[in-house]
Amino acid sequence: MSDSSVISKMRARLNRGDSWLSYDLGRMFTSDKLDADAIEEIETRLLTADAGVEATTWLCERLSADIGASRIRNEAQLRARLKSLIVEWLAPVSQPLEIPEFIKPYILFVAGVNGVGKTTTIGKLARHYKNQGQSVVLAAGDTFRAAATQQLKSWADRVEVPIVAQGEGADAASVIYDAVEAAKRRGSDLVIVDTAGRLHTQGHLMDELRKIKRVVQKHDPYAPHEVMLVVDATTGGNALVQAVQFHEAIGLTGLTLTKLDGTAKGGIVLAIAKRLSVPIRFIGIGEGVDDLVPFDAEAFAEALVGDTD
Ligand SMILES: Nc1nc2c(ncn2[C@@H]2O[C@H](COP(=O)(O)OP(=O)(O)O)[C@@H](O)[C@H]2O)c(=O)[nH]1
Ligand SMILES: [Mg+2]
Repeated sequence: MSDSSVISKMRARLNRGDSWLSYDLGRMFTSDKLDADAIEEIETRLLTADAGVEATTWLCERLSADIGASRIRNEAQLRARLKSLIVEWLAPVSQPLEIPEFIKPYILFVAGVNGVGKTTTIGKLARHYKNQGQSVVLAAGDTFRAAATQQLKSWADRVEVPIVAQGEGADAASVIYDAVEAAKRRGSDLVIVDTAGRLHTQGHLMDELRKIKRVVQKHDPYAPHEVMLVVDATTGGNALVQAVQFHEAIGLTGLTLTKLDGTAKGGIVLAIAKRLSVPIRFIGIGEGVDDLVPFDAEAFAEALVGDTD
């Protein structure tokens, strides 16, 4: 897909055809000048979408200054300015996850609480990297939940990649160790590891994640090469809290925000970018296998704020 078709798909999904931020922006202009309430309206939209006080203040201060200095006199200028500010804000976390050739196999952990979309994201990631010519192996490391392995297996079938799994209740560390061994044997490029989203307590979960990190380090002292947290954007501020907790406990190197399709809480992307300073690798914009988009500040801002030309 070309860039422009990705952007229009994103725009169509972020909110039904218009985003929470740019909805009816034209209405803010009365007789060719910006309505005095416009900044307040934008501020409300940002806060309601869980963009957080920091991002909201930063954006609105700059918009106010531009309006005061008559640099924003029409809707097109407002959209263009909003877009460039959002790009500036998100640029530091806009770093795509590329799998370097010299790390083989590259080991990618996918963590996150139950229901956020981990397993679905793994299926989409497998498809994404396979399309780029990488050979992928999946590791069914969520051994705590009965249906988890089965669900990952159906994704493996669907995207036609091998999976390493053991029976229910198996030791996750041993499944993952085996998966890396199998990947080495096959000469695979990438191992994507599913992990439990809940154990008896939060403490147990973090201990288990630390344990499986140590286990893959027996294969490669620099592994896991990516620890990606998946959060559900529809939970807004909760997604931010989870991200902070996981980051403190296990050290994240990347984030994926799912369910940005049709959520009014999409501002969380702005809040999370600043609070964590961890690269946002992908966003999920639907349940289908191709509904995962590599995160790019420019494309995201364009999709969010709409047409600026
Ligand atoms: N709308 C939408 N649904 C998603 C997205 N990602 C995952 N889901 C859905 O979220 C639910 C939970 O997903 P699952 O992968 O089982 O979550 P896990 O418990 O974290 O492994 C499923 O119904 C998925 O189809 C997304 O980007 N958009
Ligand atoms: Mg799962």
